[in-house]
Amino acid sequence: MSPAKRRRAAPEVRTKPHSPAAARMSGVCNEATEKVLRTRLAADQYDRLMALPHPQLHRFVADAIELCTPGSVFICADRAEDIRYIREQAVARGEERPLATAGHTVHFDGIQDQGRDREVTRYLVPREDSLSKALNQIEREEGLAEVRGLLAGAMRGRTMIVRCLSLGPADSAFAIPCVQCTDSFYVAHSEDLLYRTAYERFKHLAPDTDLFCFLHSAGRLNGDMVSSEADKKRIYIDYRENTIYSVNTQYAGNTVGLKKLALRLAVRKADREGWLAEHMFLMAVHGPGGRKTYFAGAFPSACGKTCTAMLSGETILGDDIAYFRNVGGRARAVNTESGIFGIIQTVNPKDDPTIYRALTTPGEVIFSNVLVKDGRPYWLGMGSDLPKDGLNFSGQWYEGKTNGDGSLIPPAHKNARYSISLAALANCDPELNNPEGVPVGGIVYGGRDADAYVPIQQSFDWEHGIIAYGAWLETETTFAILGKEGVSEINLMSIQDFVSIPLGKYIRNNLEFGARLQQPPLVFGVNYFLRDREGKFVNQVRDKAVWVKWMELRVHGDVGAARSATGWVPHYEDLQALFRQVLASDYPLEDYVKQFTLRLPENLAKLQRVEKFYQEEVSDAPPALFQVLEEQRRRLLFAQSAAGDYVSPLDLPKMRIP
Ligand code: SPV
Ligand code: MN
Repeated sequence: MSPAKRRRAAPEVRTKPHSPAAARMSGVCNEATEKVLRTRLAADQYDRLMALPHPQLHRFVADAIELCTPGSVFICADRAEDIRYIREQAVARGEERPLATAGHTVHFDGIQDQGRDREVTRYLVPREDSLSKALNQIEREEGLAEVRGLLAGAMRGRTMIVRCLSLGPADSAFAIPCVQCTDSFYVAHSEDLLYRTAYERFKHLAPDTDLFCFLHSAGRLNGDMVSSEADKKRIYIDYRENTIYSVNTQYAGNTVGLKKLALRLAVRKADREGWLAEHMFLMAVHGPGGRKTYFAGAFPSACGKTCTAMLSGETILGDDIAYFRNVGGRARAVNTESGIFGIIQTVNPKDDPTIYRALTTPGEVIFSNVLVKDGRPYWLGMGSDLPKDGLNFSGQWYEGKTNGDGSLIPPAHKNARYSISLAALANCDPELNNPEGVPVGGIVYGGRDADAYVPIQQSFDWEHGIIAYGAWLETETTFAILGKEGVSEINLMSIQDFVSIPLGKYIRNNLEFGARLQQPPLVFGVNYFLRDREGKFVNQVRDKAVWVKWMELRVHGDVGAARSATGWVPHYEDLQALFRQVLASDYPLEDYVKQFTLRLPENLAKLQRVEKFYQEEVSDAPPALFQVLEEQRRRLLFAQSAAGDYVSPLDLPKMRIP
């Protein structure tokens, strides 16, 4: 069919607006934008886009077309055949390969594209603005020129897919509409598993509703359909225009706009509007008598967040990003996503039965960067032996294969992942799509702290919790981010990579949010990574199943606790009963003493590190942060002078720490 025939005459809606403001209100885009769309879209695709009366959407798509010059454009209208087309094209074009189990596919990212890339992820900062120096940034005009230069003509000969999606349940006060343009069918397919589709909802958007816009191109691909110009990888955040550019990468954390890219825009929107966008899971813990209590939890990547959210016996709403609002004096939250892009390493039938089952039965799953042999996926720590050869992120793999630098290539990448819809999990919580969200009873912060904090404790109040467990969260870098592993760092509220406002302001927003609530959630700190003197972990992986039950009981005042210098800690008898009830196991007193001993030198050293970080790196740190620090130091010194460097939890009740 000739292009002339494919393009129909313009429908009625394309009358010339009188002014930009009028255009914004009426949903009609300006003449230049309309002309680009009319001449570059096939008639049916043009109609699909024009059925959505939103000038910013039209402008963004027209700009993406002009910049990236795709051979064709597919506007996904979310019909069953559209979704099927995306799924089939991901395979037909070689971005995914089918596996033996029905519905399962595998995708590989390049060897230098196996995680989020902090180095090349930058905020575009207008000249008149400034961000904390801890944040990676570039002057806006310079950055725009660079990234748009890399995207120029990047989709030549390819199809650009346009998807309209919603962060949070559609038709909810929490929802943010988003549009993604990408030339990767893998990215478009992943979005189908991970987010709520919203084409129909876009038909009813007020024309001046804010949109988040994401433009992605995988860039030049090699014969394996893998982005091949790693040195030209860029992820640039233009917060002024609510637009993010991503190029020369396929790893979902760098490309799927609604994931970490949107979180950076949402933090700014939340700051303007008085709510919170957080890097948190959302789950229900099931208490006595059929009671359900909702918890949100922030952990740095690869520190136990997803496996906590998925605990057997509890129900999951989300494992990564939650939005919070004050509704009638109570904190309510939604998961912005409807699926999981989870780490597959160590998922095994014993510790993670629910997700293991979902990953080994027919249904839609995209595996990434696993080892594939005879159509079956294999990963590290799956609880059975791995084949000695197969296909992995390095191409054809065999035992002993080395990198250019002589290092051994593992059979599967540590950051290998799966994408699956939450609805595929047997323990998905029925409130997942409640437009009002769920009431949050407790929030949890967890880092990777080898020597200071106890495995579980409750803060003295909201302010103490936000500061001492959230803002002071210490961790170690992990494989989920490119670069060296095991480097100690502060990662405030586990969200530092995504905070797009001054860090002190972000902490203040959290403090104020809680202060405005009639009943703020209780705040807990967990540490799954505490070690003994010999460097051995003092807890087992499964212990978290007990910690969540203890938190649930605390929210309802059903158990007491002992006052320590860093928070309230559990009584032995309560944990002993819970270990028996939840894990059918004994809980020796010596384990309790080892785990909950207050370590004074280590905690005082922690305070020093935290103080230095905030004095040197965060010029707008709130005064409350230093006050809480001084109070905690005073309590620690009191305990040290009363009982020495290491205080048994059994001695806490009689110590009367102030
Ligand atoms: C994380 O690394 O925190 C993730 C995966 O949740 S990513 O999409 O890479 O952000
Ligand atoms: Mn995450």
